[in-house]
Amino acid sequence: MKLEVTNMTCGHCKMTIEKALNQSGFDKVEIDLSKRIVEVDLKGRSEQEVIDVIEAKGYDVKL
Ligand SMILES: [Cu+2]
Repeated sequence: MKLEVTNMTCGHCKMTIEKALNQSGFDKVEIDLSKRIVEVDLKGRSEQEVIDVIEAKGYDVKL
């Protein structure tokens, strides 16, 4: 799945989100910082889980 993280603005944001998703068991995390797009392999889990992980770090998600 792909989603937009509207307030992901720098390399630190990117790292924080990447790490949080990895720690929650999501891999194949691809982040395009210039477009503010996060792409994750859901592997059967729900989109809401991804959104929750990102929002818990203080970021805003737009589908
Ligand atoms: Cu940042």
